Amino acid sequence: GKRAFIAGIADDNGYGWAIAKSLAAAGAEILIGTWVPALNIFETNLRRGKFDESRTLPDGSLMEITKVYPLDAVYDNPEDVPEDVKMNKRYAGSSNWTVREVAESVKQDFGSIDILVHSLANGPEVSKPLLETSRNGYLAAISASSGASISLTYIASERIIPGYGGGMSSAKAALESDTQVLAFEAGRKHKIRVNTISAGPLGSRAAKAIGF
Ligand code: ZID
Repeated sequence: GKRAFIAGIADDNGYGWAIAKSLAAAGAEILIGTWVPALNIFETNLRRGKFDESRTLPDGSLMEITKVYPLDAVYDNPEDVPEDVKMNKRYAGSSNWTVREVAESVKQDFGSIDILVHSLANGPEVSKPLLETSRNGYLAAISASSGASISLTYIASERIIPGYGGGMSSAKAALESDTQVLAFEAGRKHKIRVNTISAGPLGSRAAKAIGF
Protein backbone atom coordinates (compact mmCIF):
# COMPACT_ATOMS: atom_id res chain seq x y z
CA GLY A 1 0.00 0.00 0.00
CA LYS A 2 0.91 3.66 -0.36
CA ARG A 3 1.79 5.93 2.52
CA ALA A 4 0.29 9.44 2.48
CA PHE A 5 1.09 12.54 4.53
CA ILE A 6 -1.76 15.05 4.62
CA ALA A 7 -0.85 18.48 5.98
CA GLY A 8 -3.74 20.64 7.15
CA ILE A 9 -6.23 18.57 9.14
CA ALA A 10 -7.55 19.85 12.46
CA ASP A 11 -11.16 18.67 12.33
CA ASP A 12 -13.46 16.55 10.15
CA ASN A 13 -14.94 19.39 8.09
CA GLY A 14 -12.19 20.25 5.61
CA TYR A 15 -10.72 19.00 2.37
CA GLY A 16 -7.78 17.35 4.13
CA TRP A 17 -10.07 15.05 6.11
CA ALA A 18 -12.09 14.10 3.02
CA ILE A 19 -8.91 13.42 1.02
CA ALA A 20 -7.49 11.33 3.87
CA LYS A 21 -10.65 9.24 3.91
CA SER A 22 -10.54 8.63 0.16
CA LEU A 23 -6.89 7.64 0.38
CA ALA A 24 -7.59 5.35 3.37
CA ALA A 25 -10.49 3.74 1.54
CA ALA A 26 -8.10 3.06 -1.36
CA GLY A 27 -5.77 1.28 1.05
CA ALA A 28 -3.27 4.01 1.91
CA GLU A 29 -1.61 4.43 5.30
CA ILE A 30 -2.50 7.85 6.72
CA LEU A 31 -0.11 10.30 8.42
CA ILE A 32 -1.39 13.74 9.35
CA GLY A 33 0.21 17.12 9.96
CA THR A 34 -1.88 19.26 12.31
CA TRP A 35 -1.34 22.96 13.00
CA VAL A 36 0.34 23.20 16.42
CA PRO A 37 -2.28 25.45 18.09
CA ALA A 38 -5.04 23.06 16.98
CA LEU A 39 -3.25 19.82 17.91
CA ASN A 40 -4.60 19.39 21.43
CA ILE A 41 -8.25 19.76 20.57
CA PHE A 42 -7.89 17.58 17.45
CA GLU A 43 -6.21 14.74 19.33
CA THR A 44 -8.68 15.00 22.21
CA ASN A 45 -11.66 14.84 19.87
CA LEU A 46 -10.08 11.94 18.01
CA ARG A 47 -9.43 10.03 21.23
CA ARG A 48 -12.94 10.66 22.56
CA GLY A 49 -14.46 9.24 19.39
CA LYS A 50 -15.96 12.57 18.23
CA PHE A 51 -14.88 11.79 14.68
CA ASP A 52 -15.83 8.13 14.67
CA GLU A 53 -18.97 8.65 12.64
CA SER A 54 -17.17 10.67 9.97
CA ARG A 55 -14.19 8.32 10.20
CA THR A 56 -16.30 5.48 8.79
CA LEU A 57 -15.13 4.19 5.43
CA PRO A 58 -17.41 2.74 2.72
CA ASP A 59 -16.63 -0.81 3.92
CA GLY A 60 -17.82 0.07 7.45
CA SER A 61 -14.36 0.14 9.06
CA LEU A 62 -12.89 3.24 10.72
CA MET A 63 -10.11 5.19 9.03
CA GLU A 64 -6.90 4.47 10.94
CA ILE A 65 -4.56 7.40 11.46
CA THR A 66 -1.10 5.96 12.01
CA LYS A 67 0.40 9.15 13.41
CA VAL A 68 -0.45 12.81 13.93
CA TYR A 69 2.51 15.21 13.70
CA PRO A 70 2.34 18.74 15.07
CA LEU A 71 3.24 21.10 12.20
CA ASP A 72 3.56 24.80 11.55
CA ALA A 73 4.19 25.16 7.84
CA VAL A 74 5.27 28.78 8.20
CA TYR A 75 8.63 27.82 9.72
CA ASP A 76 11.30 25.70 8.02
CA ASN A 77 13.77 25.39 10.93
CA PRO A 78 13.73 26.05 14.69
CA GLU A 79 15.95 29.09 14.07
CA ASP A 80 13.13 30.68 12.06
CA VAL A 81 10.67 30.64 14.97
CA PRO A 82 10.24 34.02 16.73
CA GLU A 83 10.60 34.15 20.53
CA ASP A 84 6.93 34.94 21.19
CA VAL A 85 5.82 31.87 19.24
CA LYS A 86 8.43 29.66 20.96
CA MET A 87 7.20 30.88 24.35
CA ASN A 88 3.51 30.52 23.48
CA LYS A 89 1.92 27.89 25.72
CA ARG A 90 0.34 26.01 22.86
CA TYR A 91 3.64 25.76 20.99
CA ALA A 92 5.91 25.11 23.97
CA GLY A 93 3.95 21.92 24.73
CA SER A 94 5.02 20.30 21.43
CA SER A 95 8.37 19.89 19.71
CA ASN A 96 9.87 19.23 16.28
CA TRP A 97 7.03 20.92 14.41
CA THR A 98 8.94 22.99 11.82
CA VAL A 99 8.76 21.73 8.23
CA ARG A 100 12.29 20.33 8.18
CA GLU A 101 11.90 18.63 11.57
CA VAL A 102 8.59 17.04 10.59
CA ALA A 103 10.14 15.78 7.34
CA GLU A 104 13.03 14.32 9.34
CA SER A 105 10.68 12.71 11.90
CA VAL A 106 8.61 11.11 9.16
CA LYS A 107 11.78 9.84 7.52
CA GLN A 108 12.97 8.38 10.82
CA ASP A 109 9.58 6.82 11.60
CA PHE A 110 8.67 5.46 8.18
CA GLY A 111 11.57 5.94 5.74
CA SER A 112 9.51 7.52 2.98
CA ILE A 113 6.08 8.60 1.80
CA ASP A 114 4.37 8.14 -1.55
CA ILE A 115 1.83 10.95 -1.47
CA LEU A 116 2.03 14.47 -0.02
CA VAL A 117 -1.13 16.56 0.28
CA HIS A 118 -0.98 20.28 1.08
CA SER A 119 -4.44 21.17 2.37
CA LEU A 120 -3.70 24.23 4.41
CA ALA A 121 -4.27 27.93 4.21
CA ASN A 122 -4.21 30.81 6.61
CA GLY A 123 -5.17 34.32 5.57
CA PRO A 124 -5.47 36.34 8.78
CA GLU A 125 -6.91 39.26 6.82
CA VAL A 126 -8.91 37.25 4.28
CA SER A 127 -12.04 39.27 5.00
CA LYS A 128 -10.27 42.56 4.12
CA PRO A 129 -9.99 43.65 0.47
CA LEU A 130 -6.44 43.46 -0.91
CA LEU A 131 -6.44 47.25 -1.06
CA GLU A 132 -6.68 47.40 2.75
CA THR A 133 -4.45 44.44 3.55
CA SER A 134 -1.40 45.06 5.74
CA ARG A 135 2.08 43.88 4.76
CA ASN A 136 2.06 41.43 7.68
CA GLY A 137 -1.33 40.01 6.74
CA TYR A 138 -0.29 39.65 3.09
CA LEU A 139 3.01 37.95 3.89
CA ALA A 140 1.27 35.60 6.36
CA ALA A 141 -1.19 34.55 3.65
CA ILE A 142 1.59 33.90 1.12
CA SER A 143 3.74 32.06 3.66
CA ALA A 144 1.14 29.55 4.84
CA SER A 145 -0.89 29.19 1.69
CA SER A 146 1.53 28.57 -1.18
CA GLY A 147 3.52 25.27 -1.20
CA ALA A 148 4.04 21.99 -3.05
CA SER A 149 2.73 18.63 -4.24
CA ILE A 150 -1.03 17.95 -4.34
CA SER A 151 -2.55 21.14 -3.05
CA LEU A 152 -5.88 22.92 -3.08
CA THR A 153 -6.24 26.18 -4.96
CA TYR A 154 -9.07 28.54 -5.87
CA ILE A 155 -10.02 30.38 -9.07
CA ALA A 156 -9.65 33.71 -7.23
CA SER A 157 -6.00 33.42 -8.37
CA GLU A 158 -7.00 34.49 -11.87
CA ARG A 159 -10.48 36.01 -11.61
CA ILE A 160 -11.60 38.75 -9.31
CA ILE A 161 -13.63 37.27 -6.45
CA PRO A 162 -14.70 40.00 -4.02
CA GLY A 163 -14.43 38.74 -0.44
CA TYR A 164 -11.33 36.62 -1.06
CA GLY A 165 -8.95 39.21 0.34
CA GLY A 166 -5.96 39.59 2.57
CA GLY A 167 -3.55 38.45 -0.15
CA MET A 168 -5.22 35.02 -0.44
CA SER A 169 -5.82 35.65 -4.17
CA SER A 170 -2.09 36.39 -4.48
CA ALA A 171 -1.24 33.29 -2.41
CA LYS A 172 -3.26 31.09 -4.79
CA ALA A 173 -1.61 32.70 -7.84
CA ALA A 174 1.79 31.94 -6.25
CA LEU A 175 0.66 28.39 -5.46
CA GLU A 176 -0.39 27.77 -9.07
CA SER A 177 2.85 29.18 -10.43
CA ASP A 178 4.89 27.14 -7.94
CA THR A 179 2.93 24.03 -8.94
CA GLN A 180 4.02 24.43 -12.57
CA VAL A 181 7.66 25.18 -11.79
CA LEU A 182 7.91 22.40 -9.18
CA ALA A 183 6.20 19.92 -11.51
CA PHE A 184 8.94 20.67 -14.02
CA GLU A 185 11.80 20.60 -11.53
CA ALA A 186 10.73 17.75 -9.21
CA GLY A 187 9.39 15.82 -12.20
CA ARG A 188 12.73 15.90 -13.99
CA LYS A 189 14.88 15.48 -10.92
CA HIS A 190 12.91 12.92 -8.88
CA LYS A 191 9.99 11.80 -11.10
CA ILE A 192 7.64 13.37 -8.54
CA ARG A 193 4.32 14.70 -9.85
CA VAL A 194 3.17 18.03 -8.52
CA ASN A 195 -0.44 19.09 -9.01
CA THR A 196 -3.04 21.43 -7.61
CA ILE A 197 -6.81 21.03 -7.60
CA SER A 198 -9.07 24.03 -7.97
CA ALA A 199 -11.62 23.19 -5.34
CA GLY A 200 -15.34 23.84 -5.26
CA PRO A 201 -16.93 25.42 -2.17
CA LEU A 202 -16.82 23.36 1.04
CA GLY A 203 -18.09 24.59 4.42
CA SER A 204 -14.80 24.11 6.29
CA ARG A 205 -13.52 26.16 9.22
CA ALA A 206 -11.35 28.13 6.78
CA ALA A 207 -14.27 28.82 4.42
CA LYS A 208 -16.49 30.01 7.26
CA ALA A 209 -13.89 32.70 7.99
CA ILE A 210 -14.64 34.21 4.57
CA GLY A 211 -18.38 33.74 4.76
CA PHE A 212 -18.66 31.65 1.56
P1 ZID B 1 -9.61 23.76 6.81
O1 ZID B 1 -9.78 24.81 7.83
O2 ZID B 1 -10.24 22.44 7.05
O3 ZID B 1 -8.07 23.48 6.50
C1 ZID B 1 -7.05 24.43 6.64
C2 ZID B 1 -6.07 23.88 7.66
O4 ZID B 1 -4.86 24.63 7.63
C3 ZID B 1 -6.59 23.94 9.10
O5 ZID B 1 -6.60 22.63 9.64
C4 ZID B 1 -5.55 24.80 9.81
O6 ZID B 1 -5.33 24.37 11.13
C5 ZID B 1 -4.33 24.58 8.93
N1 ZID B 1 -3.27 25.59 9.04
C6 ZID B 1 -3.38 26.94 9.00
N2 ZID B 1 -2.17 27.51 9.13
C7 ZID B 1 -1.27 26.50 9.25
C8 ZID B 1 0.14 26.46 9.43
N3 ZID B 1 0.88 27.56 9.50
N4 ZID B 1 0.74 25.25 9.52
C9 ZID B 1 0.01 24.11 9.44
N5 ZID B 1 -1.32 24.09 9.27
C10 ZID B 1 -1.96 25.27 9.18
O7 ZID B 1 -10.15 24.41 5.45
P2 ZID B 1 -10.22 23.86 3.94
O8 ZID B 1 -10.45 22.42 3.84
O9 ZID B 1 -11.20 24.79 3.28
O10 ZID B 1 -8.77 24.22 3.38
C11 ZID B 1 -7.94 23.30 2.72
C12 ZID B 1 -7.42 23.89 1.39
O11 ZID B 1 -8.51 23.98 0.49
C13 ZID B 1 -6.85 25.31 1.55
O12 ZID B 1 -5.68 25.44 0.73
C14 ZID B 1 -7.97 26.17 0.99
O13 ZID B 1 -7.52 27.42 0.50
C15 ZID B 1 -8.46 25.25 -0.15
N6 ZID B 1 -9.77 25.65 -0.69
C16 ZID B 1 -10.89 25.56 0.08
C17 ZID B 1 -12.10 26.05 -0.41
C18 ZID B 1 -13.37 25.88 0.38
O14 ZID B 1 -14.45 26.22 -0.07
N7 ZID B 1 -13.29 25.30 1.60
C19 ZID B 1 -12.09 26.78 -1.65
C20 ZID B 1 -10.94 26.71 -2.45
C21 ZID B 1 -9.79 26.18 -1.96
C22 ZID B 1 -12.90 28.00 -1.68
O15 ZID B 1 -12.63 28.85 -0.83
N8 ZID B 1 -16.16 28.82 -4.29
C23 ZID B 1 -15.96 29.58 -3.21
C24 ZID B 1 -14.90 29.32 -2.34
C25 ZID B 1 -14.03 28.25 -2.60
C26 ZID B 1 -14.27 27.46 -3.72
C27 ZID B 1 -15.34 27.77 -4.56
